[in-house]
Amino acid sequence: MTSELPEERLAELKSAFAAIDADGDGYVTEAELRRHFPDLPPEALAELSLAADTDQDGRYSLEEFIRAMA
Ligand SMILES: [Ca+2]
Ligand SMILES: [Ca+2]
Repeated sequence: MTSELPEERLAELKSAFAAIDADGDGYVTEAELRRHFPDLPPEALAELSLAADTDQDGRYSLEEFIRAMA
């Protein structure tokens, strides 16, 4: 992982990721995002998937998540 984030921020993002990853499979899907952020507008989700899902497999790995949020 090519991250220059401070450990603290990284730990924060990891726990946020774990909280959103409801089934704990190590990937956050759009459905899990929607469940975690019920008020998030669809446009924001669409934007996020364009920006964050770099390998375009329709779900977010921890690495993609961190890259998007950093
Ligand atoms: Ca999951
Ligand atoms: Ca992905």
